Amino acid sequence: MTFDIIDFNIREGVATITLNRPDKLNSFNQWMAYDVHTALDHCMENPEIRCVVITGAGRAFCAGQDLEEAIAADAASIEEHVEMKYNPLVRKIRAIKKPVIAAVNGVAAGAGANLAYCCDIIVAAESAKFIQSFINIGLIPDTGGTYFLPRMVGIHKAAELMMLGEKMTAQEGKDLGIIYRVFPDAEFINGTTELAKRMAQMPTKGLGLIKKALNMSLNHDLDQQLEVERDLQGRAGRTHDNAEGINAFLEKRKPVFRGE
Ligand code: T3D
Repeated sequence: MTFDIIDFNIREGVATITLNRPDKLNSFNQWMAYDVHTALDHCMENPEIRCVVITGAGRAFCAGQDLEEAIAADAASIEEHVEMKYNPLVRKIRAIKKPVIAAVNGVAAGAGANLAYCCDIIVAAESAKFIQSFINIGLIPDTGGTYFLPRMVGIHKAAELMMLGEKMTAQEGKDLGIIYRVFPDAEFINGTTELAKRMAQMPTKGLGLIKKALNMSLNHDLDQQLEVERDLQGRAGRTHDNAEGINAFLEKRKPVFRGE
């Protein structure tokens, strides 16, 4: 597959989507959004892909909405813009039955920060910064930010980040439990690649079911979630990889998961 505004490649079960407008800090224009939507659809459908990585080219991860495009657009169409461009990104990332890693190589601002937050695992380069920059231009957080952030860090920390629009360092994000690993900048690519390859060798169906259970837990009470666990465990228990995992344990060997 070839794209205009993003780079997309598949290696060893890992699909990497690289946002590629580095001179504009990979801010989202409509063409880049179209490319990312198409790439995510492909990741959803292609069984060879067992892990997805989203990252940015150059010194930024993503600076959110392209403000030159925004100023040129009709203000009355903002709702449509959000519905067509950003909401499907969040829905697709949460619906893909495979792990999605946000590999935050540099600054992540506005919708760029919230794009990272809706992924399953977030890793960051030491120099990366996260900014809920919406309020700095009089907007409110979108791209799922008002849903995920308060659930991740609590309502007061979310309010602080969203209302003050200040930079958060990668290390602060790790201390808050948002970020899994902060790599020294020079080790970022290798560290991310190693993690993604590792996840692409894991029981993919099981990972997808964990994701489904987590999606549902955000709005469920305990009894509802116990029922979800029962049903999804039944599905996990009928996968090839569950049988392989148990056999490998009993035979004292390393399991070879096929993602089936
Ligand atoms: O309308 C709707 O659709 C509603 C939806 C909104 C969703 C949103 O995401 S709203 C939030 C939009 N994003 C921002 O407000 C962030 C704007 N950018 C910044 O605050 C700063 O650029 C950063 C803090 C991210 C980085 O600062 P710094 O000093 O490292 O870089 P810089 O010099 O500001 O930017 C470098 C270049 O990228 C510069 O271009 P130039 O002068 O070299 O030609 C700058 O204009 C450009 N750039 C950065 N961000 C954007 C951008 N160009 C267009 N849109 C951007 N968002």
